[in-house]
Amino acid sequence: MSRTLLALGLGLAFLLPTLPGLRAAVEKPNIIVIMADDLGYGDLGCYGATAVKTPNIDRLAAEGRRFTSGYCSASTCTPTRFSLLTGTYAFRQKGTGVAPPNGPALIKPGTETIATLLKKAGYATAVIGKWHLGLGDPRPDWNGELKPGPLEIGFDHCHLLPTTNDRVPQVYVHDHRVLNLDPKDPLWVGDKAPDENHPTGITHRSSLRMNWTHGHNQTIHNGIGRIGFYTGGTAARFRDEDLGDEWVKRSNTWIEAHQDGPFFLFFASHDIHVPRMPHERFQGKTQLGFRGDSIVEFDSSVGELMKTLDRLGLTEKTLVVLCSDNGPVLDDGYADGAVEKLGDHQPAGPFSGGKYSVLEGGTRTPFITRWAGRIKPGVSDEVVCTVDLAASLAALTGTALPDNACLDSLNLMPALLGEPGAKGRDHLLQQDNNGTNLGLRIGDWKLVRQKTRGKSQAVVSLRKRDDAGGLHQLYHLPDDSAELKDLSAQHPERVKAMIARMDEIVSAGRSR
Ligand code: NG6
Ligand code: CA
Repeated sequence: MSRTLLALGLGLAFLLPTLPGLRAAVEKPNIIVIMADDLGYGDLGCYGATAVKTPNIDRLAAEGRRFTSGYCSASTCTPTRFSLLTGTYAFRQKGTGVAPPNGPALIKPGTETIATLLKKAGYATAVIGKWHLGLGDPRPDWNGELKPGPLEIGFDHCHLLPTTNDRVPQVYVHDHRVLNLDPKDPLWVGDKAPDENHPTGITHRSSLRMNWTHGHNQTIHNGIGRIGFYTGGTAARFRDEDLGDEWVKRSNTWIEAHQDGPFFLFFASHDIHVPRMPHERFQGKTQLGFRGDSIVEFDSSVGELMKTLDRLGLTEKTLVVLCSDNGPVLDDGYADGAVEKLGDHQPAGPFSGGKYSVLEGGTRTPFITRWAGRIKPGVSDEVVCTVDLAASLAALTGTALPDNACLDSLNLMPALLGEPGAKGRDHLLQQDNNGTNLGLRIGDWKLVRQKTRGKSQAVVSLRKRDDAGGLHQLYHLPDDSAELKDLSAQHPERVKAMIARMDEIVSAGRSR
């Protein structure tokens, strides 16, 4: 190659990254993904709620983008979190439904995750709050090292509720260990009572502070029956009322220590999952019972995090994403007044179904992005999903996405940032806990594949419509957001095409 050509080539190479359209500029803001638990589309002021006030999240929405078609990928916790972190739909890996107390780590070390991708981009990474993706292999060693876990898939630090607040044990996992565990009082966790005298929600039902309605009648902790059995670890146990403050306190400390950035914090609140037991200062704040009060607690936690960003001068240097892990539920196993005190409040907004369902209420949930000074405030109707954060954040930070990773994650960064004309997804697959039932949205149309019928009270209490209808149903969302008018008989060709697309997405093993 002649010298002139070489010089020209080098010059071009330097120019390329700056030419618009050829390569997006790399940006490395701090990133906080705030995921609520069981928070529905209609549960926030900025999404139309009036019975509960959420000023902090409303402010976030007013300063950022509020999505009206923002989704989580599944209608229960574990699969949504699996696909959020891996960028791959959870139904592609067996055993990713709601994880039991002694479940193994579901994301195997070596898997590319949001955390591994951002680490490559130079980020400090932490997850604080609910995990629910299993720990250890083949099961957690509660008295030893709890690994593999988050630290083996890209996180530098974790401070966790290991599964759910209704599943045993009620302890914090701090990096690889149960926090404050006294070796003289080992922690035992099992799925059968350790002895016949072990008090349970059945034998001691009248002593409970919150009665159970289904399940949740095994070991009792803090006056509340749980799923699963445990003994020991007395000094390590938390009070449900303190969880919200714990996540904020730990997050603030970690953010302060990493304020020079860039950092990635996955703030995974337990709010508003059952047993809903908000801190005493929030109890009675709404007329909706503890379900509403837990929303107020969650809003307050978000407010505290935003205060920390303001105080440290990080508000303009931080991209905040707020989302939920599945749609709402009223009675999810405890008699906490959520059903009786609901009034006119509509947890799923205009949608039918909720948690466990592939109707819109199950996965269409609050979705807000804010990056002060960078995101133009407004409302967006583009379709975006939690599964897309991996590819989107990789693109933003200039991290290469290996071809064999994050198989369903699309780079929607321009849409998430509200760039003019930026498009969201042209299609989205929605799944229930195990992927038995599926939903496929393409543009304005929604295909529902309903193989099993939801019978639980949880689903029924939020449902606008009953569970009738055939295996495949077709809805036109703009004029039927509640999915009440099945149009499959009128549009057989469309149904056929959408079934084919759904089958192809499932069988191809990837959709990216
Ligand atoms: C169900 C529980 C429910 C909740 C859910 C998981 C019963 C009867 N129901 O099995 O209370 O814990 O699992 O919720 O035990 S999630 O948000 O973590 O997916
Ligand atoms: Ca959940």
